[in-house]
Amino acid sequence: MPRLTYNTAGESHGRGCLILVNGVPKGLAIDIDLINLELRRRQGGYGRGGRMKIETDTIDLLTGVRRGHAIGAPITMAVWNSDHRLDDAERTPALHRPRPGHADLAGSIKWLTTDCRETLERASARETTSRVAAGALAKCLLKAFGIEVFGFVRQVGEARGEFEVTADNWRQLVEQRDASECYCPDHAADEAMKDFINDQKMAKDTAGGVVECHVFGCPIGLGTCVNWYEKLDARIACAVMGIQAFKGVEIGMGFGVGNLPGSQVHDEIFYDESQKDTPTLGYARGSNNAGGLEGGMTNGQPVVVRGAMKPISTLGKPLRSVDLNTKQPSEAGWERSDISAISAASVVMENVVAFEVADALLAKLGGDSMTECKANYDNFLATARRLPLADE
Ligand code: EPS
Repeated sequence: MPRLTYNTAGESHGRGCLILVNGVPKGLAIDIDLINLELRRRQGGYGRGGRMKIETDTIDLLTGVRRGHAIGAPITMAVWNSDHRLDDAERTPALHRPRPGHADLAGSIKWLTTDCRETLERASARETTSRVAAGALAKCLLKAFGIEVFGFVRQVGEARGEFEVTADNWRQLVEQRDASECYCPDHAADEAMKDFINDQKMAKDTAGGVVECHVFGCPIGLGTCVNWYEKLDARIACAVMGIQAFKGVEIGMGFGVGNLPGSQVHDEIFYDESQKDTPTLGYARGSNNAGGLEGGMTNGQPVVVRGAMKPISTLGKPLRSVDLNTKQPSEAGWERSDISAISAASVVMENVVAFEVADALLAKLGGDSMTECKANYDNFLATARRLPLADE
């Protein structure tokens, strides 16, 4: 079962985004700058709407931390909203015309109301602020064990970045991503993505895309094959599918595995003595089609995850819908929104994946404190290196 858990609360135009994280080991150094950097990155990207000019998302650390270190108690954090007008009837009017693709219709029927605002305030992707804060906190833990996560935008419309990510080039790609507007390290693709988003803006339409993330430095054996709900690939897929507007998740080769014979899918195993002191213990692979996960466990290769985000469902030229009060045909409602939030989505995916990997790491290590976790980590790797064990 998960050791590290989080809950989020807050409405898009309520007082703020709240986060409660349980299970952080005592002694973990909490890097507030890192958390704020991730929040800032989530606010950026090409095609964002007016709200991001109003907010300056920064963390207010409320509990569970003393002198910069976790004390082993629940950690609560808040990001206060500048635009908090939820109770102002004029500035947050009722919405009766559900947007196709949004939670509006299903939520209104579920909660027995014709005011879609009752649903949309919580369904809003503003909630991803909380998920990024939780994931960035988890990144502090991963960093202490040499595990790092890199996310970027792979595709928007027809524009696709054609580059490989390897253990040798990814740090360079981070720099290129951070210098780009769509968070895509491939400059030509970044320009083409912007063109596509501009075209949608002109047409009063919106854009989705595909985001990708790679986790480097995982030891072999995080996750488990014992129970389906504890498999790390299953937990990652759940976390990614839980991001607003995501419609698809792939691990490694993903849906591509259906087109090829086994000999072209499975990653051959080699042993490289010179690598035995790394978390891979020297087990090298000829390829990484499995995306670093076999049997729900990390196999020492980078974990590779892709997610598909549908275009934003608030359209400047609204689709056909129905007025929930009159049941008459009507155009869908319009609210201030983004043309594209794909860059933000890459940051969100990177952080929710980080959280799941951190949870699996703690499940493997046990331990109430960082001192204990680190000793357990070293002991696990040292013992695995000694295999086969004479005393078993
Ligand atoms: C968002 C804040 C929201 C939306 C967007 C994401 O701000 P507002 O509704 O005040 O303009 O821009 O939310 C949605 C995409 C949605 O469907 O509600 C944010 O902080 O990311």
